[in-house]
Amino acid sequence: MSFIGRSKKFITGLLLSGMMISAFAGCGKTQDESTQIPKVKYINVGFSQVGAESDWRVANTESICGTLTRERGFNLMYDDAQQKQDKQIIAIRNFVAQEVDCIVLAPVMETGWDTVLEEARKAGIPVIVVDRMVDVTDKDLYTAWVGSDFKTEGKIACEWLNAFAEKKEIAPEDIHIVGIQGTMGGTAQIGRSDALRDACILYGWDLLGQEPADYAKAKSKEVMLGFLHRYENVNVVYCENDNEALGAIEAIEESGRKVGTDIANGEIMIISFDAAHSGLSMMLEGKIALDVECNPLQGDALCEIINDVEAGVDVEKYTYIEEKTFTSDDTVKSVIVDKKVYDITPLTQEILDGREY
Ligand code: GZL
Repeated sequence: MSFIGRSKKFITGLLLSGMMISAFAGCGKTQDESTQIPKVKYINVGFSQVGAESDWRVANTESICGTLTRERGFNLMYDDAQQKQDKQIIAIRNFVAQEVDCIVLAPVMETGWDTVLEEARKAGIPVIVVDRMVDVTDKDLYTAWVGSDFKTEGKIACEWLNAFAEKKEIAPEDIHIVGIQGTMGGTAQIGRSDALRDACILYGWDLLGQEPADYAKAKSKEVMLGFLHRYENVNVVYCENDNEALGAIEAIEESGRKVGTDIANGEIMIISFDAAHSGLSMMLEGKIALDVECNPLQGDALCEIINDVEAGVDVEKYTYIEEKTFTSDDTVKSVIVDKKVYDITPLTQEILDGREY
């Protein structure tokens, strides 16, 4: 038999004996097998986050990244898109290339996602959308969504303002309101801005103007200074998040005006959204009259959904997070929106001290 023939026979023998050892080893544990650390199968998750533009967003990131941990069986890849959709699209393509098990997307705006979500679907990777919504032709492009009802948030704020004005006997035409909007085209901005516009038409308030400030304090201060310059009679400011409310308050106080709820005597009333610690602290100082919570703590709901999806368990398409509404006084105790009663909680220091964000 040639050298090659003999060496082939030798290698085959080695392979066979190797396979037999591993087969026997599979049936019973050898000494070294029983001491090996079991290999953990992590769920690989790619998370495309909008950015870090607000206190709300920071709390949302902390909730999701603080829940999808290795201790809970996740290997999380996080990407901050700095509020740019094209960066989110690049991140999603990277997650697809890395063959993650699941993609979590917090979309900066509603439109422009069909192509990249189709790429994820073709790769067999489920997409869970959080916070704002995606507006896609085929809703099967995403498996589930977790977030808030932003239009209802806006309606609660406007119903409160209407009830407050009625109790204080302020005529609708004496409400001169401006809206400082969030990032244009995002579901939160669309819902909250539309609610204000609809209420002004319904109740006859004087809507002086609405302008975007990207949920940022500095931009909001600029926008508010412009409003104060153009509209001397402004007496209500509808800020689409707390960071914008802080910017508006700075602008108003630097212009020599006072924020508060006594609009009949020249104060300017601030309405806000998110109920982050920064906004509620201003409320305790009497500077924000109403703050409609937008709960960023989506980590637990997201963790359950991803585990169910990975286990092949059907999941709810839409999961809404529980939210409250806080006020600096007890003039209005509740409002009705779409036949549902929403309590308005007078804020106390104790409530604020007990909150997670
Ligand atoms: C709302 C979220 C908004 C917050 C802002 O769910 O999309 O974006 O209201 C955040 O604070 O920046």
